[in-house]
Amino acid sequence: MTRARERAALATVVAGLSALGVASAGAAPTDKTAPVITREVTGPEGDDGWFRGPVNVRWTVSDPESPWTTSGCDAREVADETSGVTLECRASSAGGTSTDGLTVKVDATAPSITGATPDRPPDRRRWYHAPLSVTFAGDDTTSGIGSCAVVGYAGPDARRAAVTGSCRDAAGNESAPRTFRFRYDATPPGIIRARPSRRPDHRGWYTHPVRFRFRGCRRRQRGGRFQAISTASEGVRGPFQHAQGSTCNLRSTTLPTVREIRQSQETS
Ligand SMILES: [Ca+2]
Ligand SMILES: [Ca+2]
Repeated sequence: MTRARERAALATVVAGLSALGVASAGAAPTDKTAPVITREVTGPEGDDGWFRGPVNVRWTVSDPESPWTTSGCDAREVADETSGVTLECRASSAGGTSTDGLTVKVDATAPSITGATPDRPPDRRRWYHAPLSVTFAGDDTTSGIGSCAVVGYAGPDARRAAVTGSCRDAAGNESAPRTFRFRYDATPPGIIRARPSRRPDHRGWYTHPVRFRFRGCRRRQRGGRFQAISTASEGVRGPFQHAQGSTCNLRSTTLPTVREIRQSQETS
């Protein structure tokens, strides 16, 4: 074989090996790693993985060793409310395939508040006489109610007392506040004053029936009058020990001694 023929034969063998994909000495190394995917998510973050407004997702793919192709890796916007939409980016190169996925949840609407319920009805005639707590309730269609306020009240006394509460959905949106109003008086009446309708008949003694008017409520309460329901009888040295309030707070039907009221042992 001539030298020219030997060189031609060698060139044919190299070309055949190259066509079979066998690298010759000095060629680029084989890609052994799949593409790297990085993700950027922007949007108003809420609670528990929720977003409270439109979300934008962008992916970046890189592979320095070989070219790649992608699927689903275009920038995406999730603007509508959703309890969960799954997005996935897939990238393949000579080194393999990578995937990156996420589920986007969007709730941009605040919950509505539907009620406020005290832990018990008023203690007496629309008045509360001891601390109470009010539980607020709400409704939410997308992420659901996460929590509603439970608000306690222990004073001050007020004819127009109020507590205010709200609800949050699971995404963290907060409802408008709602106010629950009530009357509150946890302070028993002070000294009950008894005013006789007339002066004693003889040296501080009454010799025939006398009427008394009781007052004990504080000024800001209307109808602060007391009515005796048990009175001293003849021959007994007072006092009036029992009275019943009209609108005042009376946690006990036994009131402090008003004053001793003497009645004559003589019959009128
Ligand atoms: Ca690679
Ligand atoms: Ca909501």
